[in-house]
Amino acid sequence: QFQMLTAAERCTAHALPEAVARHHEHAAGPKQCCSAVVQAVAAPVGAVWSVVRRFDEPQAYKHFVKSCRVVGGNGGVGTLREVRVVSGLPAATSTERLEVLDDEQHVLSFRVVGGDHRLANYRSVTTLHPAAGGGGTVVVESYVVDVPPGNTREDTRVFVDTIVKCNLQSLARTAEALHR
Ligand code: A9S
Repeated sequence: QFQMLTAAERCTAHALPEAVARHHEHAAGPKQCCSAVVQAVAAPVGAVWSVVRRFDEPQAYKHFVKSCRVVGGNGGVGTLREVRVVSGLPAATSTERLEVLDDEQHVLSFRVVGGDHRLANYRSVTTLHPAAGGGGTVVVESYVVDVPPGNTREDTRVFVDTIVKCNLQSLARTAEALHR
């Protein structure tokens, strides 16, 4: 156990300003991987946040989500949702817990606590930042997850990065349509 801890790699999304990076520092264990995706959105932080903050409605922009039901909590930290996934993915359900919802700093984080998929111990952090130049938003989403048995760290990162990129591109379109 002690060796596991000392072997833990510290994974920080690099090339981010310090104020952004501090939300995205994940302590990844030796059998975990982590990464971060950055997406520009041509809409103000308020418009993007109005979509992201709805932990009860991920299907507003995540196209892999078929439906979502809140199964516990009061809407704040600790709220549990059960997500049903569209067919064609190696999963049908995922149970997720809200870990951070900060309306001032625009930070949302959730953790996967159950489901029939292979992304054990998935945790993500999403932060919004006003884009330099004004008017737009930069979204940063980082995650850490166990590398499933039989997969490599690289496989896992490619798989999850692809999903997160899809979600953030869809978030951009959704928020931009709201703002128009
Ligand atoms: O929902 C997210 O924000 C991000 C991811 C990576 C979700 C992944 C997923 O919901 C599937 C899309 C179903 C893929 C889970 C938890 C497991 C998968 O295998």
